[in-house]
Amino acid sequence: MRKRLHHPDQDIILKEAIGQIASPARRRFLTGSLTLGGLTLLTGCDLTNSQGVETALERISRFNDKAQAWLFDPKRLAPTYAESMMTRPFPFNAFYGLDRVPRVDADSFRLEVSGLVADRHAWTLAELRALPQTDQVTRHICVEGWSAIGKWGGVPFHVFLKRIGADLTAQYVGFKCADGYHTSIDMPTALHPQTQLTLTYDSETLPARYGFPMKIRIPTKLGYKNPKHVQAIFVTNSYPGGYWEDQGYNWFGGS
Ligand SMILES: Nc1nc2c(c(=O)[nH]1)N[C@H]1C(S)=C(S)[C@@H](COP(=O)(O)O)O[C@H]1N2
Ligand SMILES: [Mo]
Repeated sequence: MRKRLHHPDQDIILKEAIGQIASPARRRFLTGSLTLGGLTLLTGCDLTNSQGVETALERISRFNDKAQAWLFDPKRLAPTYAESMMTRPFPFNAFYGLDRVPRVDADSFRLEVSGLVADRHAWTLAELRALPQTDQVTRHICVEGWSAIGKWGGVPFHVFLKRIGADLTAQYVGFKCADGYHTSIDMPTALHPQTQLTLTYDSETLPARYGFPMKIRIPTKLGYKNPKHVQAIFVTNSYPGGYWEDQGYNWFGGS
């Protein structure tokens, strides 16, 4: 499935929302970084109907600067949910259909690590599973206009980055995937407590369609910043871009 780029209406909604924000500095910051997913999450409004849009714009205009500073703090936590709220079945999405999901062989899989890191050894799945694991139930928001709640388990990404001796002052972490997809994130997001090197979905080995053998789950970012089938991770100071980012999607992609 090919994604449609922003519908003109969506651009108008975002422009209006940004216009409601009192501080010129924050307005400048948000221009180009606020997304519809972000607006949905911020205001809790359904933006698919005009009533929802009205309410969202009203709510935005009521945020004071202090609240805004908290909302856009890179350390702020994404909401978590009860397991009973999980979306079943969880949607599948990729730049192709379900029939073309890559089949990665578990035994020969090695996660490559390169760039500004002390330890460049490639990781087996068994080695990744031996690292400390946590579970979290969060909402995944796709720019195509849907969101869904899921439970993902794996290694807190900051634990992994420290384990490989990554230069934590570097600017970017980039990801290359088995299906040719790629994306990258800023170091504060990579070190965010909820950013996860994900090995399970709903307490089971990550199924092929959701990114076997591993994905990076980033609940503070939109869906396209959550790479599936990751096979290489690199730390760098050169802007790496990404599959959708190179076609005009916002690189920050915050949710
Ligand atoms: N490797 C890879 N990762 C990817 C994509 C992709 O096409 N290939 N699509 C992204 C997008 S746009 C979304 S919404 C989510 C969908 O993840 P899901 O199938 O678990 O719902 O994967 C993201 N990560
Ligand atoms: Mo997406």
